Amino acid sequence: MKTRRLNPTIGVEITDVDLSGPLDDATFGAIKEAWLHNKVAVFPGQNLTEEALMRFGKRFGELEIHVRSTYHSRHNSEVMIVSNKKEEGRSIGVLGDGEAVWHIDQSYMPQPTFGTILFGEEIPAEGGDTWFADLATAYERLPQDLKAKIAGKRGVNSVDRHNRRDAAKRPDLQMTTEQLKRAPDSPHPLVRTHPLLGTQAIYYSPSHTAEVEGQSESDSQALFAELLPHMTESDLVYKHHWSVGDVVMWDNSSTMHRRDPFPGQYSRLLKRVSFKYPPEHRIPV
Ligand SMILES: O=C(O)CCC(=O)C(=O)O
Ligand SMILES: [Fe+2]
Repeated sequence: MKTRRLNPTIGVEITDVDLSGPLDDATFGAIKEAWLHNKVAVFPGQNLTEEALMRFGKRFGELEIHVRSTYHSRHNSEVMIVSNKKEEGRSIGVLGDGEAVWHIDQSYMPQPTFGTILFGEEIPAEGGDTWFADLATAYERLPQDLKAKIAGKRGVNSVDRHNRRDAAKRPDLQMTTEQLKRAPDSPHPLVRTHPLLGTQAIYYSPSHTAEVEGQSESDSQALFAELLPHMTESDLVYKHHWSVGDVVMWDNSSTMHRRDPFPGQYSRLLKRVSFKYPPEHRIPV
């Protein structure tokens, strides 16, 4: 296995490894280290069945079953389909062809996701790039007064408010009462300590963190508007331009991501699994 850094602090490309086969402990350990320390890992030229994708994901932690069950793979509920494709007039995947704005995966769950893995099966000829921002270095660089403003504060993450905001243009985002019960408004610290690395990172997800606990909507939005430019400085961002066969995985403890829109005449299809933190760190602080 070979590694190549993609950016000074975020992103590593890992080649000369076949993720579909059994990985011995030493190889798996090296992959996990490289991923953790670089926050995003890219494995070009893979060919994964859903079973192989799940097997690889399970090495990192218990697989999550996404609360949006509409977009589970027909074959495995642990696999989510990210796609703009339709079958019999019905979208088979989540996120369509529009922009997906900056977010941290499932920050709106009481127990948010640790890592997410995507496998690219069909990729459009243009658009659809995925951007990742390093929120640990962003935190380190924050001016002292801004660090003080978020210290000890919690952000309230709400998928319900997110769905309502976009309800007009995305009726498919609506969730059932049962699903919303699994995803109640969830406060999480705005500065989160990485459970395995001990590093600190900003934990504000622009699409789902609705407000700062105990602060008015307008004060919360003012604080978020101040934070955001520090989270997206160009040298903290790695942009992934997809090829078929790419596996890309990221650590939601210290990154956020967004996706560019792409022209609707192209098909894009990615398979996705995500995994939980180790049981002793289920709700990292
Ligand atoms: O479509 C993409 O590239 C990103 C999708 C995404 O945000 C996710 O799978 O969590
Ligand atoms: Fe995401």
